[in-house]
Amino acid sequence: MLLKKILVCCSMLLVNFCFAQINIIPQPVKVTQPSENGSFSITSKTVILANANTIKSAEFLNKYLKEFYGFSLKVNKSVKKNNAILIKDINAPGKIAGAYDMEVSSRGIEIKGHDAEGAFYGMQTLLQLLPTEKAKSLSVPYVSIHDEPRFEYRGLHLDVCRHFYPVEFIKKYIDFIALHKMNYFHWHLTDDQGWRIEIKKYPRLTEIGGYRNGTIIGNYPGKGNDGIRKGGFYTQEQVKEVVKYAADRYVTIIPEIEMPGHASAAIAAYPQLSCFPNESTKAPKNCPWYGDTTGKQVQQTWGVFEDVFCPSEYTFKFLEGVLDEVIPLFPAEYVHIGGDECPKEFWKRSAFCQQLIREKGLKDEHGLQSYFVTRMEKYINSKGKQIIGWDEILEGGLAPNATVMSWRGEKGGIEAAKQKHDVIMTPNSYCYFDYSQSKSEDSVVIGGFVPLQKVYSYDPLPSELKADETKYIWGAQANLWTEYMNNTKKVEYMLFPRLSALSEVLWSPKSARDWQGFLNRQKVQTQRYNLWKVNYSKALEEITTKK
Ligand code: TNX
Repeated sequence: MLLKKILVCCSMLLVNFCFAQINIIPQPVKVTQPSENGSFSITSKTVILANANTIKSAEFLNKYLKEFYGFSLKVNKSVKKNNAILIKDINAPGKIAGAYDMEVSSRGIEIKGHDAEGAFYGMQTLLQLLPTEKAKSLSVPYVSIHDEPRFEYRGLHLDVCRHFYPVEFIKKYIDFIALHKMNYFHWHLTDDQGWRIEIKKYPRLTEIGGYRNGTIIGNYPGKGNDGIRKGGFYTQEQVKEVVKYAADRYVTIIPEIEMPGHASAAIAAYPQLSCFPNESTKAPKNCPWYGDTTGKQVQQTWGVFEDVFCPSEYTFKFLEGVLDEVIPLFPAEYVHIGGDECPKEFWKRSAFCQQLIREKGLKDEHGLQSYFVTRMEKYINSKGKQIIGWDEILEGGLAPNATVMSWRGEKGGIEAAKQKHDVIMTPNSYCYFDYSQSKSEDSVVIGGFVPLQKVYSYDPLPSELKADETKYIWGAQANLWTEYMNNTKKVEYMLFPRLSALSEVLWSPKSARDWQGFLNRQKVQTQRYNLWKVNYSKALEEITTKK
């Protein structure tokens, strides 16, 4: 018995000693280390073999090698060669989109995607087998991997309204998504504090709605106002550039145009959109304001505001005009129309709204919200697109084809799935990356507590759903609301390392979930963050150094 134990220990030691540790996040479905031990070295002499479908993967790999190791490789058409990284798609019918196999051996590196997207993810896995420090020769351990994603929708959101970030950072953010084998970027483009997308028909949206005169200092309601005019927007040319950049990385962008709430910036630009165009914008109580307080203003603090879109023909025509320009910019099948946090006070006060409720035979203001969303859905459907809305769109009756994004916990998502509607899970209790990740957080954050382990523990398939209802759960997403992120380093800090945990929740089989194993792999991933020079939270050290 003792002898057996000693033998087992020795062989384990030997395995650990001889075999390089494979640290991949998200954990692949199957990793096999061959009995032939060793590694293949990528040097400037190595060639990438790619075909027309996988050329984007070759280009990404080269850009990455150049940026972090200082050299790039020749790319050839796929003919068998030694010292090569072969990246191909084998077009296997009936396989899951994004699946791939890869093998590293003395013969070289072979990545076979079942489709072009799979080849791209195989290449992402290769990046994680590379050393985390700059070197001229990059040794990659012999290994074979089979892999495929668990969920089809693997998303990350960014709010560019509360704070605006330049195109260069948006591209970087899309790289972060791709590096984690995720595939959707939800771009939150309009809100009370800024309208961020150029609409040629309505130039005031960005001229007026794209800027605010000041921003509160510290947590809501603010202990002062910085009095700095802040803002910015993306031109349609820039949007096209970003969409292409994302598509080259197999990332689909879903634009969000908020309605009927969170509309202060649009109303500041076109007051007729309000039920009470002549009423000045109200700043919340105790909120320090800077500059003009008369007329309609872009908001300077956070929260939920009563002045929302009036459900008038003027507003519908206006929003249709906006969508006529937004829809052609984004190839995605979906447009997010918001639908969250729409107070009903203005609609209650408005004779026009009350008359409309009677005329349309609606029950109340919730019915009116449902009428608003359903009418916009009809328009968007007529353009060949589907809508996504926050879970408030359930109130007063769901629009017929809507996909629901469940943010106030999982309740809304469960209800929508039971009503046979597609669902994207983004429960704030697991997926809100604007919430604090450390008990000893010393920067200003919105509140809440979503530490790394909480994210890692998430399962997007709620136990309340029956087997045939879980098929409506399309996937999940983390949201980055940026009230308290006035620079890109703060965005990175809130994102990392929680993005790693989320990627594993979305990609890896549930049976592979292993917190301790994840922490071990994350140590290496942290070294990679250093290589990338991204900012990340050190809260993980609180967990791993605590005994
Ligand atoms: C709720 S989530 C919001 C956002 C805020 C966020 C802060 C959602 C649909 N609406 O407007 O930024 O909370 O955590």
